[in-house]
Amino acid sequence: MSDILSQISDTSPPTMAPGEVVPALIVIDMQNDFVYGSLAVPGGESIIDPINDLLKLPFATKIATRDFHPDNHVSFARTHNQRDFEKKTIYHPEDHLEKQGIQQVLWPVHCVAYTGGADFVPGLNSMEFEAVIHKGTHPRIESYSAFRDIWGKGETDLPAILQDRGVTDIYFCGLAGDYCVKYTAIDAMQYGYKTWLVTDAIKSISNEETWLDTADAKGIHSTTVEELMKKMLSDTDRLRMHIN
Ligand code: VGL
Ligand code: ZN
Repeated sequence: MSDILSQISDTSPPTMAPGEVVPALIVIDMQNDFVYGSLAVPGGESIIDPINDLLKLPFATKIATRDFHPDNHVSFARTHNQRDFEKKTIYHPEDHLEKQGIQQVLWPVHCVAYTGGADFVPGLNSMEFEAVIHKGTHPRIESYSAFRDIWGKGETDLPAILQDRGVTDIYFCGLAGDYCVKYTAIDAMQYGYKTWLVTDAIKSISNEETWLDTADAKGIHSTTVEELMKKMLSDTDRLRMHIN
């Protein structure tokens, strides 16, 4: 095969020098319902600008996730005629023997697919996203992690995209720090990525952030928007972009 043909037909992941860092930014669930709507996270709007700053940085890929539920979703209290924030044990639809029940919080109706509540929040620079991962799209399947459902039975496209891009490090920001960000970051560790939380670009539903001390979260790193700007931009870049 000629050189040029072998290059064209090569679909393997980009070859990486040993020790090379390939950073990805994942922006979790910056949607109207989580910022202003039925499940508004306190201070959610205050992280839009910091996230836009992160989106200016030269990550190898920038990916968003969206909670994207049918209007009879299993995570909605209304679906079960229960009250918001009550709990219920739920099973994967193929778990006919009900062997792997998981107790879940039942939420107010939120992020219904193709409604305004599920849209990206205005002002977010969503043009930068190379891919948008939807989760919780099946009526009976709940998913907090952007990698897979709560039972770990089915994956989204995220693992394949990260592998294809040769990503080594994942930086997380967005909502909610104690649900989707937490479970996606824990999965990122389990899938073998060096995992970072950009702490000043994350907000939580409850003010408990003690989960970072749990065994599952051991090894997750923390950083800030400013630290990342210093790390990823040269002085001249910063001047050019009017960033201090
Ligand atoms: C989330 C509650 C319900 C989240 C999603 O994105 O953290 N929280 N669904
Ligand atoms: Zn949800």
